[in-house]
Amino acid sequence: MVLILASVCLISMQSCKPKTTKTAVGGDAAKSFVAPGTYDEFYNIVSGGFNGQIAVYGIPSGRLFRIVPVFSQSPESGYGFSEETKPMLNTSHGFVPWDDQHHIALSQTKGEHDGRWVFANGNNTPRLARIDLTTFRTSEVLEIPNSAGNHASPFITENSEYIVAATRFSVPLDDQNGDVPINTYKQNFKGSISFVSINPTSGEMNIAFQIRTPGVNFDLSRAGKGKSHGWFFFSCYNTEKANTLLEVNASAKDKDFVMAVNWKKAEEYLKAGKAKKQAVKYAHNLYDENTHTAASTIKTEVFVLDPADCPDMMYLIPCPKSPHGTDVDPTGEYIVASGKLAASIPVFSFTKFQKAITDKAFDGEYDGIPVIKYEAVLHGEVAKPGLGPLHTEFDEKGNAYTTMFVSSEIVKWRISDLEVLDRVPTYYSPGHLSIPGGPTAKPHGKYMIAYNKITKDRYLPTGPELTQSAQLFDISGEKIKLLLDFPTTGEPHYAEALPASMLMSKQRKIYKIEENTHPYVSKGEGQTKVERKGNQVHVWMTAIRSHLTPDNIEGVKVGDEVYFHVTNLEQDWDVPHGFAIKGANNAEILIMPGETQTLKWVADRVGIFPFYCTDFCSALHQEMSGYLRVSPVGSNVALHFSTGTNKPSVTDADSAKTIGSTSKTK
Ligand code: K7E
Ligand code: CUA
Repeated sequence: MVLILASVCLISMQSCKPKTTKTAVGGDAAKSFVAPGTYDEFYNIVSGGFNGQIAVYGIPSGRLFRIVPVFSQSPESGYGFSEETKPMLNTSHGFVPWDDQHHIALSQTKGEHDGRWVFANGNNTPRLARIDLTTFRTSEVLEIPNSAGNHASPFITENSEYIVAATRFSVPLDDQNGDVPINTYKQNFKGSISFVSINPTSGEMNIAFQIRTPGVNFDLSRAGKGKSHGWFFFSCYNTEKANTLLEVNASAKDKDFVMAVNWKKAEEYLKAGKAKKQAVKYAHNLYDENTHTAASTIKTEVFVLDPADCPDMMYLIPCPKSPHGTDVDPTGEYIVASGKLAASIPVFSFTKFQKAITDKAFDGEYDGIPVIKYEAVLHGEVAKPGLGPLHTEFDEKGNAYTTMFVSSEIVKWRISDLEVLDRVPTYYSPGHLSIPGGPTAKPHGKYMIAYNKITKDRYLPTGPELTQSAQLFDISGEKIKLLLDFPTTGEPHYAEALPASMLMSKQRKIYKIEENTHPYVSKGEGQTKVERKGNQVHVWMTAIRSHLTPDNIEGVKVGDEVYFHVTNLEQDWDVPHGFAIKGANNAEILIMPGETQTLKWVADRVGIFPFYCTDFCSALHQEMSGYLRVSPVGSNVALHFSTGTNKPSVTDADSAKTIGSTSKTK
């Protein structure tokens, strides 16, 4: 009987499967079911938090497609381990193989996603990265000077003119002697906001200018859009300028600020020569897709604007209490600031803000920057929204959705009259949320994804640490409906989603071998060779199904540094080859079709070392291997390499050399 039932289900898989899951969660799981062999509707690009990477999921299925290495080394791909990609992780502090990645920003044109690049922040050693959406690989990493924690970053303007990088921690500036007592915070610690321009064609990042700011902590940011284009809004906390026990001392004041920066004005001041050149040191790392190699350049100056020289460039809007997210609605009129400790959510009006500036409706100054009267700029407050508001996203119908960390829920409210319309529990403690197109001028709506900090009882337990997770909701109707729980990698913070159709057709499938200008490329097996330069041995190697050339290498001596420059000769989609050798102190390398990557390996002892392809590429993948012989220092074994020929020919002396008989010569 059971057998018969099971086979009925098998035959009509599509109707059986959703029904089963349906009953489990109350009737909506079918909406997240993407049948085997069919595609998801949206790509969800999700920050990885403390894994330093970004991850790509399908929506509505929640399926994980790819983890893109950005700020952290990835042994899976060799990113940060191969000689070509090591420079991507270079900084003024040297090689930094990890970071804490919180926010991403998709490039925009005319306020909408254009599907070209993802920008990502490194929170710890202040950095920005650009990921190319045709390859899902990191193309560029830029270090940020005068910063000590790049949290309010990389929010983007509506035509990708700039992304910003505002420091979480204020500190003494880079060109000053920072050896000061910590409790001189108030005199010596300064904040800084970097405006990083984006080259409209190449996407290349460049620090256009910085603004020196009072020594507050910057938390988050959003660019204005539409009518507020030209402005940036930053949430600031610790306006108390406390340097110890911030949980108490930075929560003393009733109101902190949203800092509004007129970047068009800043551009004018820059042009007028108001910026001062400052000596700094920061790394700019760029990956070249023709040489398949990254280069790191250390840059030494930055242009800094001081608000004291730049009237009307920035204003402060009082905001209750330790604001976290500051989000701008699709029209650009409303700025929502979420005070983590506040009982309501203030919503500011850009029109009123402009009028308050004209009317000089000020409430004094903070470090020389005019503070606008709270009431003069307030559209209204969302009353009793929940506890611990953090982040807000928007749909296409004039509604806002705010995560409530403490009360573990998402609250839907209407922007026009600030009325709370619905609330839905999340499991548990959501940080960020995302709605497809939510931060653009034209949200797609339909789905909402919450990224939760705590999962407690939602999943099978896995030791002391439980999985992080996301939850998918249907927001197409009046009521929010839970569709799906799915586990995530790292600790997701911000994320964005865009239609799959924007990216699917433009994916790069291969690198053309004829365009490969890597200095150690082998464009065919005939070009493979092994050469010695002092104690370095360079191996020009090729990989094609199902052999490596050369696959027999002799004449390497203990202490030699061997560089395997492996070119993947394939020109078909999705045929990477991997390369690994016993005892390597780094990782494998995974080489895409037409690409060359280099693994450095040091011969530390005498013996025979197998090497092999790590990616199951064909039926004869297990045969895709070879041997490297290491001889003692001073040995006269000549450098030889071969494939299939069994050369060098075995001499009489060699053939007599069995392991037992050679032991006395050792
Ligand atoms: Cu709220 Cu670092 Cu964007 Cu996380 S931050 S949650
Ligand atoms: Cu190539 Cu396995």
